Amino acid sequence: MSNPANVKAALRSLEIETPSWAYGNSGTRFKVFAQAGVPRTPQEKIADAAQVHRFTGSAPSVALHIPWDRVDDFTELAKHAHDQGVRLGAINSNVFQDDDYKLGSVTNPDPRVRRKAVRHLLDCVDIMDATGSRDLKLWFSDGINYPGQDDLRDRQDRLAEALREVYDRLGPHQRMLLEYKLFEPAFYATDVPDWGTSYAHCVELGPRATVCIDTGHHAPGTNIEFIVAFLLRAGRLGAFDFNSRFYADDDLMAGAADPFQLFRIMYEIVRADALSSGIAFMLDQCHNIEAKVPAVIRSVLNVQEATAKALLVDRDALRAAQLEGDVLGANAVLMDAYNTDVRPLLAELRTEDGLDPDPVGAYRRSGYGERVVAERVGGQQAGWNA
Ligand code: LRH
Ligand code: MN
Repeated sequence: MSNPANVKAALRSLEIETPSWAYGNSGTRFKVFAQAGVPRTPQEKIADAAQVHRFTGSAPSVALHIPWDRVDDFTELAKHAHDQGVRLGAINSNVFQDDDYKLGSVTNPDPRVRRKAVRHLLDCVDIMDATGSRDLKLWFSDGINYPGQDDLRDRQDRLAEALREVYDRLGPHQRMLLEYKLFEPAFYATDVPDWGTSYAHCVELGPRATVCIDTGHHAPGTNIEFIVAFLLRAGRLGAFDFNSRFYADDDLMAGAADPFQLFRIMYEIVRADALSSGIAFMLDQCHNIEAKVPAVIRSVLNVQEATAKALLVDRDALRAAQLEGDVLGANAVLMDAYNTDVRPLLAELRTEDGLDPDPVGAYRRSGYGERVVAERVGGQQAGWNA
């Protein structure tokens, strides 16, 4: 087993980016349950994200979504974030909520609509210049619902053309994260449905185009850690959108539904010594019925615990068993680490770093939740309309 000191050192390098939209109201097509104290502005979302970092020490950045987080002065917003003890992270584009995009955004048969979509993506790069963000995260809801509705090949050509224009606009220190999703809202063919399609477009574009793996965007039973291992080997794994699911894109707390899968994913990261190699470890979740800030804190802890277990894998013993063809032995080495209770080690690390060993409890005891309920009265709550 790896020694605790090395594990702690590696864990201290783990940075998890939280999504601004996780702090706003969310739900399903059936109902959005509004919660008291929910932020009303990007500034208040950032204040909530800062609480997650305050109690975990591992969530120093917050991803924005445009236009959900549009402000007049993004440089000022970056300063606000800094004053709160965090920084602005990935800029997420949104070409999935405009009537013009019914038949697609960058893949739409209508060139006027494609121009409009590309214009938005280029605007997002302008915002990155103002916020100092490195990553432009692109997710396209583009797809079709019926065979024949549009030409699959033409849509790929349109997508490639748009991605090329945006890629060429990126600054030298900026990256593109191309996120894929199997289905929804399209229910027959999605234009970026899987890692292979994203990877192929990234290779066509250039070295600063990388794949974003949203753990909720695969067919049931997909071996996500295989995709991780493959993209790491190819040098094209740019980011994760961590969440968990029992069925589809449920966007539940990372590690809640399948902590073993999260461990297997983080083991491939550790095995590739990629914990602090520039991969963005982001959360992409919605807290439809649970209190939002403590849910995000819990999710950060779940990623920390999966990572700590992965760091405890006895790599030499595993390698030896693998090379000997010792099937049971090799599996046992991995399971030993997974079955190790790492909570005492993490509590020790937090205490050493001046943090409360129980971040969720510490947040609850802080009274922040009650305070914002009292302060945030009136105004339009952020997120999906209740
Ligand atoms: C799409 C997605 C994408 C975001 C959105 C909030 O399902 O995962 O990452 O733009 O959720
Ligand atoms: Mn996502």
